[in-house]
Amino acid sequence: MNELLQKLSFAVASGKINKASPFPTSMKGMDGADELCQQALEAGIKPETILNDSLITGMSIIGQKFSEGRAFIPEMLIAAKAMTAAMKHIKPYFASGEIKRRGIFVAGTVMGDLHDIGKNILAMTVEGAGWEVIDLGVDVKASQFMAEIEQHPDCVIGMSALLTTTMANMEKTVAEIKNRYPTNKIIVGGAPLTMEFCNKIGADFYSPSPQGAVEYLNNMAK
Ligand code: B1M
Repeated sequence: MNELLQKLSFAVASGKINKASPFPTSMKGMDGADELCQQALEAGIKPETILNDSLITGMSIIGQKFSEGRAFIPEMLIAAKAMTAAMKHIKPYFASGEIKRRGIFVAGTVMGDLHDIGKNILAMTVEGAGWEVIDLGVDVKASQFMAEIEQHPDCVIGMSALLTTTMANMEKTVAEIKNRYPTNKIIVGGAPLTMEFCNKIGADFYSPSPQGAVEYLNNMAK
């Protein structure tokens, strides 16, 4: 891996947000995710490469450490902040600037789930593909999704879940929405999901990646 991408990945995994941030003490005075991401862009590295080969890798490293009991919730939280600091620099590259006319996509992380990084990448990618995105944030209840369908009857719903426990909430949320609005399409995603789960809960499509969700949306809009 390119040295800059390696440093950026390490900064995210270590929770080094920017040069001024005091954590971790071993990296005091060093560039953080904020500066390193800018440097990577200035060096001509593609935003997609920065995202996939460095930022997401950094989050996987801290996730692995957490699984092994070598990192705790505060470390995961600060790694997420470092990732967010870097993502603000790449977001403009994902925005297409063209008139949003393909349709409306309503994104949210399901009820009980506070993980928003994957959902934010999804929102950014779908927006970049020419869709208007309404981002409901995290801990989104079925009623909130349905309020958007009331406002935008042709919208597509995109739901993210990162916990095995909140997959159950996703199932309930999909059932409630489909009961009232059977024709609105629902796309689901998130690390613990599978196509089997998507079929079981009656969602319309599962994609392991934001790009897969975009392909599905674009085929729909044709
Ligand atoms: Co949490 N956490 N966490 N956490 N956390 C995980 C998910 C976990 C796998 C860590 C582990 O054990 N190794 C584990 C879940 C285990 C399980 O249920 N199977 C876990 C746990 C247990 C928890 C708590 C329960 C811990 C506790 O309190 N004891 C707690 C739950 C809080 C809650 O939500 N109610 C918790 C809390 C947190 C923080 C708040 C500290 C923080 C989140 C901060 C934030 O998001 N702002 C956090 C973090 C950072 C993680 C890890 C380390 C990283 C998640 C992440 O951002 N990944 C994570 C471990 C890991 O993932 N390795 C972990 C990067 C992101 C880009 O990937 O979200 O998968 P992801 O999104 C991908 C794809 O999945 C896909 O596209 C994205 C880009 O490739 N995608 C979609 C996602 N949604 C999509 C939707 C689509 C299409 C594609 O269409 C609609």
